[in-house]
Amino acid sequence: MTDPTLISFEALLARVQGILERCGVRPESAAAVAQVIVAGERDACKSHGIYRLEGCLRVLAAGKVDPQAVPQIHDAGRAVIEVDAGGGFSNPAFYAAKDLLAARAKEMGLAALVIRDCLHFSALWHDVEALAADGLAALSMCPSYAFVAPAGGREPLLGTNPIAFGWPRAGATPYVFDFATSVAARGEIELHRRAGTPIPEGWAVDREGKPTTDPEAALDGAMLTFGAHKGSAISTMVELLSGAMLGEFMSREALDFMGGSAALLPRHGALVLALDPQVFAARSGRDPIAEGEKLLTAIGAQGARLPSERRFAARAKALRDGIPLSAAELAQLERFERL
Ligand code: NDP
Ligand code: PYC
Repeated sequence: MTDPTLISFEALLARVQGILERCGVRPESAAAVAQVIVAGERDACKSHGIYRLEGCLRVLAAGKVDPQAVPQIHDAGRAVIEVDAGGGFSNPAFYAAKDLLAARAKEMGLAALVIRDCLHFSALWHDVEALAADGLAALSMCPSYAFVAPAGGREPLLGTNPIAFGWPRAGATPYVFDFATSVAARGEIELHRRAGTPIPEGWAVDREGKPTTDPEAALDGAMLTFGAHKGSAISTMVELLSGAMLGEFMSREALDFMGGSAALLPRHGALVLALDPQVFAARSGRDPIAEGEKLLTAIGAQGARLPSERRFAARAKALRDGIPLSAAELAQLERFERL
């Protein structure tokens, strides 16, 4: 990026929230959505940073998300808590139910949050990081759009189906991984298309099923799962657990619901699991966090980096120096402010 402009987290947050509010999003939802978009940019997760604002405004303009939806929590006091996003964004629904989920996991050892009927565009690390801050291990997953061919096939059927895991650490940032079960998120391919750069080999095939490094051909063809049959199976699990099991859309249905248009962000459900390591380990007499630390330290001792280390380093730098935005990104932000 040539000569980026540095902008503080708070300033960018206020601007993104303001844009969403002016587009009719109720303030609490605008705050939650702005938070994940700006946090993505701050952490140098460009595929789910401010570039996603454009997608949010597109679904708002298309009337495919309810900007005034107020998440409704359905809690029968059991391990499974439901929150109905009511066709609104997923992030306000998650934050509305997060504390209840954490409390229930501490009470019962494990608890699940079912998010229904939400417009989902964001990275999942937000969910598991928030729960790890409460001392909980967590898993988060959701379907997306049918862009990805199953291993051995060539037709798009599975979503990019992200899965994130968080593990709390004493006195350190949590262990968090968060990735699409496709080789890369679709957002990464879209960023290559915009930049006019080829995608790496092995990410996708074209319409004829031939390997391609052309982002246009990849978006028009099928993306591939990571780890061949292994990623394909994990992706299928995500469809089953966060689609079929919840009675919410799977990725093919989500795409059909939007009239087959991948230009609009997907509407479906999501599943977040929270587990209290202290409850699971109680009878062992061992401290699960200290035991986990031995493994994480041993990984680092080999010179290997932990997932999220890059992200946390980017966060620290951005909070110190500001978030770098290109001239094009700033111009787009200003354009949205004039809408
Ligand atoms: P990446 O392939 O970039 O992988 C991301 C994860 O792997 C991060 O936790 C990252 O940590 C870690 N990682 C990367 N390189 C290394 C390394 N060398 N050693 C150790 N760990 C490493 O991400 P994807 O493109 O697959 O996904 C990006 C985002 O897209 C995710 O946040 C995901 O949730 C989101 N997404 C959302 C969808 C939705 O429907 N809402 C659909 C698909 C994806 P670090 O960040 O520190 O580099
Ligand atoms: O990057 O694959 C992706 C994606 C799909 C929905 C939100 N992000």
